[in-house]
Amino acid sequence: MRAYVGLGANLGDREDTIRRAVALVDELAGVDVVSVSSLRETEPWGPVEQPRYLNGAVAVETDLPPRELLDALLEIERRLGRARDDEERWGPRTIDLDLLLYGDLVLDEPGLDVPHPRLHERRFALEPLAELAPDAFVPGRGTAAELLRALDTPPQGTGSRADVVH
Ligand code: A4P
Ligand code: MG
Repeated sequence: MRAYVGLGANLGDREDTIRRAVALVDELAGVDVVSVSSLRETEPWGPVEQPRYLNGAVAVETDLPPRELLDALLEIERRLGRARDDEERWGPRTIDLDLLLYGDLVLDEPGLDVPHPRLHERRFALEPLAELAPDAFVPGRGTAAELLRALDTPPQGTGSRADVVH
């Protein structure tokens, strides 16, 4: 199964942490990283005041079912994201791994939403995804390239960027 994982970091050596995360994903049994997007600096999205992010995405080929894949990603997050001291306990995360797409599967289960529920409205997730696979289909919404283009249209009606702060 082809799946896409979003990568984000805004604390510490962001690029190093992301590179290590990609290596750890590739080392997972039943998961092969097949391509890695470029990494880009992005303005923090959402209400929390925090440093700029470095964001990217990887395409993986996997035999793992989606929940096992997500659990493995969260475990990597814990390994890399754990603050070295307690001061950063409530700070921005050193690494964020989001399961963006898992084939064309749609899941809405406790702790497992696929596609990632906010993928279609986030430039920082859509840009690297579209770089890897412009035709990657977000079920019920359109291709990554289409969704990215749609972000450029001025906010109007439902789905405007003003709706997406949370
Ligand atoms: N979960 C369910 N489905 C998924 C999935 N498909 N992928 C559950 C990943 N996780 C999934 O996630 C909390 C729980 O969601 C996980 O434990 C898992 O069981 P989380 O990453 O801790 O955060 P959240 O509260 O769900 O919010 P969300 O929307 O995922 O927040 P983010 O995006 O992780 O927030 N601005 C820029 N420019 N770039 C960024 O990368 N990231 C954040 C962090 C805020 N602003 C940003 C960025
Ligand atoms: Mg996340």
